[in-house]
Amino acid sequence: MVELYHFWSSVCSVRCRMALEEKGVPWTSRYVDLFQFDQMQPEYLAINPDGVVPTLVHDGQPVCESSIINEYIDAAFDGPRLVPEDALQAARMREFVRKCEVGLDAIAKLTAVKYLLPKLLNRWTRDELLVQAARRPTPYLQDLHSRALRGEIGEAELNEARVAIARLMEFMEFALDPGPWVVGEALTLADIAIAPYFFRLNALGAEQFWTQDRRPRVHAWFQRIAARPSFQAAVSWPDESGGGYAEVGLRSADAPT
Ligand SMILES: N[C@@H](CCC(=O)N[C@@H](CS)C(=O)NCC(=O)O)C(=O)O
Repeated sequence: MVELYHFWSSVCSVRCRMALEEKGVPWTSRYVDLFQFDQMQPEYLAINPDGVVPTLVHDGQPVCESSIINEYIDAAFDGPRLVPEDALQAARMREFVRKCEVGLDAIAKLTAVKYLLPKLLNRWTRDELLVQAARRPTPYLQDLHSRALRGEIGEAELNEARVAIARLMEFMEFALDPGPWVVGEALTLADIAIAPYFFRLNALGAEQFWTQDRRPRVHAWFQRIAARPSFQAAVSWPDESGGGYAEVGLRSADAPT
């Protein structure tokens, strides 16, 4: 029995939904609504003490951290290999996944200000949200949410986040030579690690990072990954409490460009 605790738009959840699709693993959805703070319910904290999604539970055993979950999915189930057999290729894959993990902070800042906060403010007052921000289990999330709420993540910091994303994209452009995938001939967890960032940046209208002119290999890669059934399935999970990206004026998930 495979259960995934996840949230529709969470980039880390998209990462694991995509790996499960690529491997063809049947799974049961356990939806954790971040807009209702389900991630801080005691039953959820018992399996994920950081109060973040996703968590995979396989035969009753929880596994946390999206990149580790994806390595687990690859190792535990049949289906196409998502970690290269060759040691050097596997190292290249993990280097790239690590860069994606570090890059999450930049994505999270843009997300908090441009998407999460507007959606949360449609449901809760600022004071209620400040209380919830302080309840977050990790100092990192407490700081991110409370600073976003107080309007302290300004344009200068968002620009630093955009610079970090541009560096990641530059590294990807370099890694995609010769391609067609990040580590070469076959799709691996490296492609799956970064694919959800395109889903989010696309919603934010930030496709300047992968224009044909600026980063032609990344541009072509995005066309390839967007056509993949696993990507389409992973980004199409509905916003179970409604509104989607469109509620706050962002582009809907089903229209990748
Ligand atoms: N390093 C973790 C990060 C997980 C994470 O930050 N998840 C976000 C959504 S993408 C979350 O659950 N945030 C909860 C919150 O903001 O309270 C992983 O890769 O699984």
